[in-house]
Amino acid sequence: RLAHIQDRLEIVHGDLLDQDSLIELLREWHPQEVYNLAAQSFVPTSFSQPVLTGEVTALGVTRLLDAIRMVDPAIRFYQASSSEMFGKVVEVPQTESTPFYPRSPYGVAKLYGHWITINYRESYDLHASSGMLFNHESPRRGLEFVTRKISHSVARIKLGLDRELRLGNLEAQRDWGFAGDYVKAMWLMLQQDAPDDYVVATGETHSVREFCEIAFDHVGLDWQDHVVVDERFFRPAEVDLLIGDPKKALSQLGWKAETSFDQLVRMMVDGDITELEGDAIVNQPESP
Ligand code: G4F
Repeated sequence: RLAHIQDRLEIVHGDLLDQDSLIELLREWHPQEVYNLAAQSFVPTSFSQPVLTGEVTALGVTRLLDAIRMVDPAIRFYQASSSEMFGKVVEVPQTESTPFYPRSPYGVAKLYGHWITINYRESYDLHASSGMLFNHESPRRGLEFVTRKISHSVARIKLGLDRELRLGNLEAQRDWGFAGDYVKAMWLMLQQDAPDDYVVATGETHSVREFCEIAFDHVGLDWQDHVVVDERFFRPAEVDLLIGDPKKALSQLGWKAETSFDQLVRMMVDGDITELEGDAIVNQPESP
């Protein structure tokens, strides 16, 4: 996923399970800002691998914060907190002061990471901020997540490579935004004089069903001819409805989502069609 900018990056290795590797990285590279986007981030996997998820997604944050405290407490730190911490929501929309009710080992682990960030900020005066990001998607999203699973499948069906798309809960509702917009909010948090916690969201919610409708319609197909509900993709405990209130991000960071839901869905389908057409050209047999 970094291929398009790889020539402008220097990639170095560290592991959230290995604190020495993090200390070594900070000592060698002297970063001014650290963004912790690393996690076991797929919710269904957190049910099958709850301990690993806790090690990486929860304790990994402590390892990184503690490495910063030891090596250079002036480093500014961003923690990728998640709307999954709101889980079985206790109020709508969710704000920075909404009580948490996670519904998966992933959500529980993210909640630990969120609170340890606040704890290190208050205990050691670190410039540590936490972004409670609602779902953020793009054509580079992994194929296991529902938005990309849909856009990729729509492209395959349109190009005659597939016929059906098997999904779980079509009624689940998410506040989906464009990842490119959300990264700006992360950066803005670390440019503030004081660290803080922010909800980053569009303020709109849509169902998986609506995502399918727009995606299939964009290529002239009817979703109902292709989508099959499959019990295998349902979760032991579901987050039914997420919708964030991004007022604080607007008033303090001057941030708001620029990309609409409709634009996001179309961008993802177009991305997959372009990619699959490119593959088809590459794989064409040479003419004699
Ligand atoms: O795309 P999803 O797997 O994302 P989910 O669980 O909301 O989590 C994502 O967003 C969070 C917030 O930013 C992140 F913290 C997290 O790491 C991840 O990036 O599922 C969205 C919804 C769920 O309700 C799921 O039950 O779509 C529903 N769904 C229905 N059918 C499906 C499917 N999800 C997947 N992955 N695959 C399906 O076939």
